[in-house]
Amino acid sequence: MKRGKVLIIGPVGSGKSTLVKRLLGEKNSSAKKTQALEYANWIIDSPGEYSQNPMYYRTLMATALEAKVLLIVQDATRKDCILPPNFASGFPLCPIGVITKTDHPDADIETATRLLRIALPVGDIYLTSSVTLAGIEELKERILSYLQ
Ligand SMILES: Nc1nc2c(ncn2[C@@H]2O[C@H](COP(=O)(O)OP(=O)(O)OP(=O)(O)O)[C@@H](O)[C@H]2O)c(=O)[nH]1
Ligand SMILES: [Mg+2]
Repeated sequence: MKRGKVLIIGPVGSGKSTLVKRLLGEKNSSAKKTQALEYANWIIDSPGEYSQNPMYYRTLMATALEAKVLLIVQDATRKDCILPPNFASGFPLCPIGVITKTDHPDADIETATRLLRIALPVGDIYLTSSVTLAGIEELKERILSYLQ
């Protein structure tokens, strides 16, 4: 089986699909609500509901078989972690953490990092903004280094 994709998970509205657009080089457009798994080039985007409802965990696990890297997204403005402790270790993938919306006035990087560490105890965490594009190129380079 070909194992060359990155699977992106995280809650509804956390900025996954907008991040996908930035990683693929679309600098301005924002995303529509994701209704199903969406395959775009080397990225598999998931609806936030798949991370928020354990009913969908099996689907995420099955989809992981097509991927090599797991991107776990934490919104910098959120005060909770919706994934269970150490969720990342249930996937046979290279895990990377991403904190999105670091440009937002309500962003709290310290809290977001602490929350993300619940689901992702080890592995690098990248700070990104799809508005200022901060951190996007660095994140892309890291993902592509795992995929090749
Ligand atoms: N300020 C700010 N807003 C962002 C950023 N990234 C995304 N947003 C906004 O957050 C909202 C949700 O973004 P999406 O990319 O659709 O979120 P998602 O995680 O794909 O959501 P689902 O498809 O429902 O799971 C949109 O209004 C985006 O414009 C960012 O880096 N900074
Ligand atoms: Mg989406």
